Amino acid sequence: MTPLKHSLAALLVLAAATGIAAAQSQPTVLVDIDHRTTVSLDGDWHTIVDPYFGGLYSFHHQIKKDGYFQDAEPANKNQLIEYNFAKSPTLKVPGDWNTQRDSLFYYEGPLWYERKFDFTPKPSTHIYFHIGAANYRAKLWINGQHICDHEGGFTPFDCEITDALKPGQNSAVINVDNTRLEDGVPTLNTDWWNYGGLTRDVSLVTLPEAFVDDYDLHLSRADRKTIEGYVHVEHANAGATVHVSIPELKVETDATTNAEGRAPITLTPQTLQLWSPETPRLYKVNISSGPDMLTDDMGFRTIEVQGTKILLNGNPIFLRGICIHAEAPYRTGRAYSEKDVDTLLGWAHELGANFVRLAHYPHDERMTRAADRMGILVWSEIPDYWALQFDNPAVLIKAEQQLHEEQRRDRDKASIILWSVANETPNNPARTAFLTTMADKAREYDPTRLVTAALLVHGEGNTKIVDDPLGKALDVIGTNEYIGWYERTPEDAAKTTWNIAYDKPLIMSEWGGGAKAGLHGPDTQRWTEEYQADIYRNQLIMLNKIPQLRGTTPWVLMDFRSPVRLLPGIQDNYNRKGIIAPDGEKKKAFFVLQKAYQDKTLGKAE
Ligand code: GCB
Repeated sequence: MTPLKHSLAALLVLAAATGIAAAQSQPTVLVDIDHRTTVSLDGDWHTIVDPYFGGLYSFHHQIKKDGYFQDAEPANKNQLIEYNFAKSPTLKVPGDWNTQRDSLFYYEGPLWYERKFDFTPKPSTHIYFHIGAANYRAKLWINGQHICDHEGGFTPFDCEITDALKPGQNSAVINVDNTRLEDGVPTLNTDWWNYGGLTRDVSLVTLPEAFVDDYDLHLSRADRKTIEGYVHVEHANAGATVHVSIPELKVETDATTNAEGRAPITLTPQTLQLWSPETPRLYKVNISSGPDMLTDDMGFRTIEVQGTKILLNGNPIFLRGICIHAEAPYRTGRAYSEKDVDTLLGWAHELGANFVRLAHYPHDERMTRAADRMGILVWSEIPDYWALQFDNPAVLIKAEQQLHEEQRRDRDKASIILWSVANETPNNPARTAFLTTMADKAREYDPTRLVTAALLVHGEGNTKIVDDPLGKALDVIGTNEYIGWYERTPEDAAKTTWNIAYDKPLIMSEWGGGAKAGLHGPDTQRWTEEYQADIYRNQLIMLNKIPQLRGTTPWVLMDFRSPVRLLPGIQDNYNRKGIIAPDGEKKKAFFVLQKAYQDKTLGKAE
């Protein structure tokens, strides 16, 4: 059993929380799915909006035997079946439902997806159903058989459906429920839109009897000439052969799996161009075991901390960044396409950034793939956002699961240098214990990267204090502050000094202010582009006076939809702290930051 799969205890806790019996297949995450040949199930799915969940529960709240998941049609004119997928309207997958149908704009609740697909499995194969992300809870049935349940809106999952398939036409029914939960991750309150649905790609994956489901290949910190790690083969007997080769580097190796299906890998190429923002060199890496074979595009680099420095490939680096939400430019809604990614990262590139903070949850895998290609370093985050139920063990299980799914999907991306375990959480012992466990877990599964979190700061007058005890558990301290917006004036930022309790690198992971694109006025007038630009100018002065500052990611690249931003005529359900409007119009602050980044007048690497 690979470590990702939930322990039985964890499953029972989740089952108790949802009131639904554990399903037959445990979700896993198959690594590098985007390089495998898959059968896409993207496109139009029939949908039924079911706010009372009558398709699953009877009038006494028992799970029905003949729920909508049976995907049935009346056998004769007398039979009572009170739903009909074929006659129900469709929604596109991938895509959130809120921006596809006006009546679903504010909808939070269960919604059924259905489609038929022709598929005849080949003998001796495993077939997995891949869901790139379903926000927030999902249940899958194939031909009426309950396959798996998943909780967590931003990470992929793969469920084996081999035994449920039949030759020819098959039915897939997925219930996706975006009801916000007090014991969810995130919890009830977020400053972003709760986009529901199958928001990322859905596909079928065919794998041989034993197959590569996971690997970790990275450059050794101790010796930057050695690529090391392991390949895991699911269903392999001890002694199965794994072959790894990188033809462009003229290296290859054979290794043997142990009783757990793991084969240790070491490669020592003669010449290796290290991955960096200046040279985002990716190599084709072939991994095979028996008939299973895949090719990944991988870069090799190291990331470390030395005192207050961040070292990329042993050299100090300053992270000129920007925060990004997965909000689609131009059309709004949850971002998922190659075009969305090209636009968002293209803007970051134009800004002169070498770093992005993907807030506040894992983004589509296209984003981290593109960052790999473009040479943009990434802070990747799970939605341990604001006030989770930190004293609830079931919530810790959910958070760990999301972290694990994120890491498993993205450990092959050179661009990711930081795993963030939280954003702006309340300082109390239960929170600190919870997030220290998360930081330990992040390192346990991936000891090659750095762990961070965005902390709250406090202080009087012109002094800011960073002493959150969670800092002890982090490699890099992230801090959010809004001087000039939620407190005091923009000019006060330039006068503020910082008292930091940790001798570690610091990233100012949020700061900024709101502006309505096209609204102009004096520097002192809220919501104008001038006011926002003034915040940027003064913050840059302050940041340059923090000796251990090793990077910054102002809030935020583009305005994004939020249900808590209601000021008519200005916000209209958008958080306006973007330096770009959703229609692509750049605000004045964009150019202030661009100048600092292009001229490299901000920050020192050591
Ligand atoms: C924050 C949060 C971010 C919000 C932002 C704001 O501190 O981390 O999610 O959107 O402030 O605009 O207030």
